[in-house]
Amino acid sequence: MATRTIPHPPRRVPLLGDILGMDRSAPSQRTLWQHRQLGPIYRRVILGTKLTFVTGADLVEEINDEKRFRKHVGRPLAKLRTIVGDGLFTAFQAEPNWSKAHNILMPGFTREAMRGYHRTMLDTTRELIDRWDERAVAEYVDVPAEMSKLTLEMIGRAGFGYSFDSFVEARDAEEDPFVAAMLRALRHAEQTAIPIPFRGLFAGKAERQNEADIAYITGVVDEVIADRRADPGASRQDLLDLMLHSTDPDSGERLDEVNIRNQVLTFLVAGHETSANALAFALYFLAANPAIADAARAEVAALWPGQDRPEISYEEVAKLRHVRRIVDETLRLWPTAPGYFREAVADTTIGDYEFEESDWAFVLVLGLHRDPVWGPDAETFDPDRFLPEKVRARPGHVYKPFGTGLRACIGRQFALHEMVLALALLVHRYEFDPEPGYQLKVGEQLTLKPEGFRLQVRRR
Ligand code: MNH
Repeated sequence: MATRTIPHPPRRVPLLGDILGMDRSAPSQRTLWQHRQLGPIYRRVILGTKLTFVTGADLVEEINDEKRFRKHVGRPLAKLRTIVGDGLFTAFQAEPNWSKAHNILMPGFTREAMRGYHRTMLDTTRELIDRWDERAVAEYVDVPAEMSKLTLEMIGRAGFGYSFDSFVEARDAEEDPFVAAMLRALRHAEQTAIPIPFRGLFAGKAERQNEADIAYITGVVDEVIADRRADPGASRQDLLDLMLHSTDPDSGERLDEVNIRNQVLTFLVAGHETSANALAFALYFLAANPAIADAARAEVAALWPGQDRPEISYEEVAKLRHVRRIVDETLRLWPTAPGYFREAVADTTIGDYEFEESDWAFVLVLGLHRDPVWGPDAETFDPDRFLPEKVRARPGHVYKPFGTGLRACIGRQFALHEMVLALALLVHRYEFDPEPGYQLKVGEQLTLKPEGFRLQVRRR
């Protein structure tokens, strides 16, 4: 029988437990640091609640076993339910709306479906490029903010036929009111995810703002849905059409109004920040590694010789092998979704550690991607780790930027397609000069992002 005790941090406080050494502003990086002290698994017990963290490849292989563990809607996700309800990302596994929506939406994420989104993704990236071209050379671009506009536009247009007008000149400087409200609501959900005694006493104003924000964003989404319903001619075989018109083959049912709204909000939230921040990290690595950027440029130049605006087709995105490896390696070092929760479906063990039914653990992918299987130079950015022969030599469970199992990312193909395409066009068009003295600072707000990262983009 497995009986090893899961390590815990030093300085356990009587009654309260392992409350020392948490970092609200950078929880994932703090957890990574803690793993370096305590090993591939550790547990905090706070007021009797167990918080368990796992990074070790062997342990992760077991916890990814769908027969023994399933997705756990951890506290940060449960908090998001005030905004996105039972949308795909935050639904409990047993909720009937999960499988209904999963079945209905899967056809929207096949390779065939990507073909339909490709033109929109290409045109949207070109709008960003046109705007960057007009800028004075000396101007710095706020990379995470720009990438966020790009990917929000891509999912809005490709998924729902909705534009945030991010690249319209008058809108350029300001944040879209929808985006502003959504970001405030997300921040609010995240901040209230960590219990702080007596916060409730001072929270009135923030609560009212939050209610107004949620009312506003749901209102906008309801309008998008109503517009489409009122004008069937506007149908374009996108995610919205699937949700409005198709039935779940298993239950024979359609999605209800509220659930459709929850899904639209889910896709706008889950479908833009992670990709945007991954693109921002990729540009950070390219600016820091000019030789790697040059190799990517050479790849684009070889595939579209002499073209000022490469006319990349859907099929050709798959040929951008070097650019793809840059994306893969970026998501290894900074998986923008830093981890995922798993819970035991019955009493079980992982390694020599016992898990009781419904005990959960957070798989810190950020740490898994630095496991000893990645070698002594795991901190080094090296896209060649993703050469086909190297990938084949590694077990699959050591690289999980898109999660695992039934509840893995439904938008994976969408994300990879948009990121590879956008990165290819940007690296082909520009040289990147980082701000002198910039030190990578990774910010955390559910997702990870390179905080304050700015670039001077020089047209080639
Ligand atoms: Mn995405 C689930 C990472 C892009 C829509 N996504 C997940 C999970 C991870 C993840 C990890 C699993 C979470 C969990 O187990 O609790 N996602 C990413 C990353 C990127 C990304 C790193 C980009 C890079 N995701 C996208 C895009 C979309 C999307 C783009 C939509 C167009 N993701 C989802 C949805 C889910 C999800 C929806 C929930 C799927 C489910 O549970 O059925």
